[in-house]
Amino acid sequence: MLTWHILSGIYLKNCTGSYNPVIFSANSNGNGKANLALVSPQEKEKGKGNLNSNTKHKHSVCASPQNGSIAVTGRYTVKMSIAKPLKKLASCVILDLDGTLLNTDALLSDVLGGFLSKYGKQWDGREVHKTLGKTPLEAAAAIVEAYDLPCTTNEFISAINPLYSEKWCNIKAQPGANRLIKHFGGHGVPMALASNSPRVNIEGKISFHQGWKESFSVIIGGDEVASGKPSPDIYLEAAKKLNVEPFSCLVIEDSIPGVTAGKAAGMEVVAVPSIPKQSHLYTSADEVINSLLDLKPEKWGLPPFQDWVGGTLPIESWYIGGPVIKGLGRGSKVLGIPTANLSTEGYSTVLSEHPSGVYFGWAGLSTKGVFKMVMSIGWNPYFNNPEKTIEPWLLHDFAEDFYGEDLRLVIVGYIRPEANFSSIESLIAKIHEDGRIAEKALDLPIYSTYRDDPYLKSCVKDSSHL
Ligand code: RBF
Ligand code: MG
Repeated sequence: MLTWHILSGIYLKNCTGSYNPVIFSANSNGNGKANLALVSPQEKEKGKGNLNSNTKHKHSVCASPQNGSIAVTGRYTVKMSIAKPLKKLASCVILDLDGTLLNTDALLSDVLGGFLSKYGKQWDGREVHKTLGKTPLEAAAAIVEAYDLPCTTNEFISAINPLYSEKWCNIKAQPGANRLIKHFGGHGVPMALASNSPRVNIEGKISFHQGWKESFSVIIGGDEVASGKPSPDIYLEAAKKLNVEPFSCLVIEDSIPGVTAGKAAGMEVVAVPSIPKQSHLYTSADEVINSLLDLKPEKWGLPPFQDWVGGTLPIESWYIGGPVIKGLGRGSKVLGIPTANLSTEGYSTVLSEHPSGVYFGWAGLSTKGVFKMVMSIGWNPYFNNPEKTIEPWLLHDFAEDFYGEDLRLVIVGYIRPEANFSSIESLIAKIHEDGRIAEKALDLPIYSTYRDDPYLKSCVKDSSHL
């Protein structure tokens, strides 16, 4: 049965007249997809039909999945057809492991970098996409081919496997992974782990993470089914073992083959791409998020996280510092956002461990004191930077510039993922809103105690040993 909702609103075009690429997904009160049709006033007058019934990539629309409302800017009429009127509620979560819960990319570079150098070859981090979501055999074959290695795929696997397992103990959990596992575990939401890796490898890797093994009622490895992802087998087997229908499973995946597998299994799939700037490729996912910190379980009928306070998410604090460098000279001072950019030299590991996004905390300047700070980490989608940058904005009016001065940051909370904007004004407005959120939150006891962190203090009192 089709239910039609006619909504009016304003539709937003950006200043060049082209549309902003925003993936639209509305699960509103429908069981899955809602199709959105935008009808321009002119076309309506002419009695013509819809501009486009599938708005993906073409039109920018904000939808509130909770109540089915749609906020659209511009003077257009929006028709929404909901294919199935009942909201789909996920009752359990199936998680991928490598790249989703564990930051295995760094390990891959580490192991392959060392191994390839023995053959006089150099690992190119960009090749990582050739391995993502693949079965171990496929990934190995891809590397042997890409680097023209003088060994068979099986020889390569035998040589590389021990190097790998030796390092399992060093694999870090992705930011938000422990929080997610504790949250669903605490609410009694059944969880399964579904990975292309052989089961022994899965168990080996998770054994270094406290509380993980007990949290999964089901674990399925690539060696336990006929074919690995992108075949749906692993996910279907996980649902079977969980004793639930595939449609009540929410899959969380970082790779495209993994998303394909989840969709082929008839599940709802949230993609968390582990390689940057790739989200536009995940078209079959029901939602693409930037990191696990951005997961909103309530969108899928699951218990919401309750740890957000005043628009902020407390995170395990982390530290970074260095001399203030000149940014990209976009006149941020003129815009009222004088960022004190940090050199990323020597911080590539730290940077790769933290998802891009807007964070906040405290900043120590050796000659000036400790200040509230809000910052962006990432590629600034509005400017599409080639490099991941750290751009802290110290929430204080300084009389003069302080390039070259040592800046120390303790980062204590998260606000939102980086976003693109239709105009510089809306970007600036959002950054100012981030500033207000951070300013207020930093007075809360959970965040304010970090003002006295020795890392900041030692920098302020005595800069000689920096
Ligand atoms: N750039 C973006 O393209 N998208 C963002 O969502 C974004 N958020 C930011 C949030 C804060 C708190 C700060 C300080 C910067 C942000 N930036 C963002 C980077 C901004 O575009 C850059 O610092 C400009 O140089 C500011 O004029
Ligand atoms: Mg993966």
